[in-house]
Amino acid sequence: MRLAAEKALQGERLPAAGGQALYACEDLELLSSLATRKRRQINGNKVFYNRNFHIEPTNICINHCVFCSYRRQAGEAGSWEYTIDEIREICRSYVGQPVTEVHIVGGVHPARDIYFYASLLYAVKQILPQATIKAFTAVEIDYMAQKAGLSYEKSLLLLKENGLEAMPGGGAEIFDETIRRQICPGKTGSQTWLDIHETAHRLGIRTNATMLFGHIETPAHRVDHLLRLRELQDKTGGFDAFIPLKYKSQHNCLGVAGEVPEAEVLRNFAVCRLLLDNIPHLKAYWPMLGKDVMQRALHFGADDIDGTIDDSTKIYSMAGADEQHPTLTVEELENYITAAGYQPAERNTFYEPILKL
Ligand code: V47
Ligand code: SF4
Repeated sequence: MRLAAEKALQGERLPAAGGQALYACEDLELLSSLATRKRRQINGNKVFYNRNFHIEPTNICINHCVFCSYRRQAGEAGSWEYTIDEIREICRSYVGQPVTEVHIVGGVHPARDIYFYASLLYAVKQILPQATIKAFTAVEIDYMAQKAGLSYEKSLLLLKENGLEAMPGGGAEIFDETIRRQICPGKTGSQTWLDIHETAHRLGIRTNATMLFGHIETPAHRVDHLLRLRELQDKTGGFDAFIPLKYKSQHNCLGVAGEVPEAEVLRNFAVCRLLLDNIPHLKAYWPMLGKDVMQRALHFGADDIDGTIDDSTKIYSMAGADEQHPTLTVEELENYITAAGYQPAERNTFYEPILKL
């Protein structure tokens, strides 16, 4: 651990062994100070947030990820599949509001194709032209491309022409193939996830990345995941933010009893900040963490708390998150940031400042 801490203090890149040593470190205060030092070098005293809402077009999905509490079969109780008209209605309810981002992610619906999703993007952009559309995980893009018989490049270009401007980081889960086979058999493979993000970066579509942790993976699997992302980021520079997603255990069949304790969540934030030295932003996603842990994560390297959300996502509430109706006002977001001793900075999807009038 001493060697890893010294390397971190000297600003040297940490190898896999250093990452493992940090995960084994019991001294949370030390991890907090190392990660805070790093976050200050990258982001100063700022903590970012945005004004956003989510559209989840459907929870009908061909995949069977065992950690997922959200997916349903077509026709099953609790399933939904919005038509484009219904999505237009949702967007109309935000006209005149200062929303800067629409986040669109859902299940992999067997009957919906890339042309449906291109029309969906077009419809959203027509109604909310000032908002950036951040849409579709690599898993959804993979299915759209395969169904249409198009390359990833052609698929992403078609979606871009219709309004896609950025991609969220979902679907990464854990890259280690042995664990991946157990938690999400049949889902888009790790290398394909990375290839789709690499293609997006080449086409000028900036993306995020995630890691689902706190289930059956070990620290070694987390380190492997982070280093595969760091390697791609060295190549493309196209990732804006990384979001560690803590596994929520209710209403799914993974069968892991309970969830990792807060200390492990905070330790993981610090290690992610220190290992991912080339991804500028580390997001504490409050609908999944809860607001208090989100705020404490700001002392373990996080510099972004996502946005207003406006009760528009169900992925975490269906998995047992405390936030059953996630909504925060701008004032509340800013209060969490200032109370933690940081300076709030409203951003757009690309972390450019939104200036206050
Ligand atoms: O890929 C599903 C995760 C992800 C559970 O890019 C679960 O800004 C925990 O990626 N416990 C989708 N996690 C959400 C996502 C995301 C969220 C917020 C911001 C951004 C961004 C991206 O949700 C899935 C999966 O890893 N997930 N079920 C669960 N039970
Ligand atoms: Fe489908 Fe996503 Fe749930 Fe997996 S995590 S079953 S891909 S909705």
